[in-house]
Amino acid sequence: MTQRIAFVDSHTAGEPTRVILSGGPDLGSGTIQERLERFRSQHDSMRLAMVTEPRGAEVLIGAVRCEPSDTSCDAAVIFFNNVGYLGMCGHGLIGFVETLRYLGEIESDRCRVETPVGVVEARIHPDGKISFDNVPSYRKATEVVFDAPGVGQVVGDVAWGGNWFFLTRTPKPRLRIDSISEWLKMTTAIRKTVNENGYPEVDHIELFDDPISPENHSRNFVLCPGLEYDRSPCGTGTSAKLACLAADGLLEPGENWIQEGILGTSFTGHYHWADEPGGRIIPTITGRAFVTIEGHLLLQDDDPFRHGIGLDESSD
Ligand code: PYC
Repeated sequence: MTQRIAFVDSHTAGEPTRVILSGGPDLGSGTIQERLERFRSQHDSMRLAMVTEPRGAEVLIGAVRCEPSDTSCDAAVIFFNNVGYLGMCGHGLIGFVETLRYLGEIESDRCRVETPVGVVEARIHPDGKISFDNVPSYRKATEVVFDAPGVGQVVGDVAWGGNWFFLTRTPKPRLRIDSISEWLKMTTAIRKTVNENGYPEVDHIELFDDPISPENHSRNFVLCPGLEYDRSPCGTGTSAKLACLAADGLLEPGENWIQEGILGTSFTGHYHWADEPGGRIIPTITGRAFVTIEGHLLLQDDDPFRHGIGLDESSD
């Protein structure tokens, strides 16, 4: 037998998203969190089949489209990658909404999307850009100091922007695309140290440098959970950055922050204070996605790599 999984791929500022439309794992009903748990506990090998080699690549972010359980929403989504699941994903949300727009499934210029960490509201602009109001974001710790083996002293902030980030203040390396392997090595060492010293939840590391393009405010490099780097400026990482800037009084509500990524592409962000205690902000992130491929993944029963390369056959 052959399982056929319908998908559309896109990229947002260079970072790919694969939206699974049908034929994927049967996640049943319930809240989006319950369906995420079912995905994790009963269908995890399908995650690998859908985003890793030989049908994908380690860098791909998957997005299973689901029926929303919150009736105020137009759609629901569960994001995943080569090593697990993401609460939210900023570039992925823009790719997801662009995919629904491409498929003719969005009736207005607005779309409310349920994610496992909260509802996000997206708007499609006439120029093709998409903005979304992210989940409440905040800084958990500031001026945290570590000594990371092979890196030296690291100072930074821990913040939530839909995923957990450690955002470095120092070191501030010269972030250029031709030294990617160096930044991967550095951020991997930083993450290990951060995780071993009180912040096990942090799975993304964000380095900063001055922007190359004068209209931008900052340049970043983001290590993702599966040891890949974000080709985009990272929507949840930019949200975490806005939370830190707001906490430091360095960016006013409504003021634009243009975050340049390692490829030179950018996301524009601004925020307003959330209507809840605790210094939380609601970030708004704007970027552009382009659909790239539409097709079916085929999983044949007798294909030893139907669940990706390297996975134990017995796990599904
Ligand atoms: O844009 O939030 C994001 C993201 C997280 C991981 C990769 N991209």
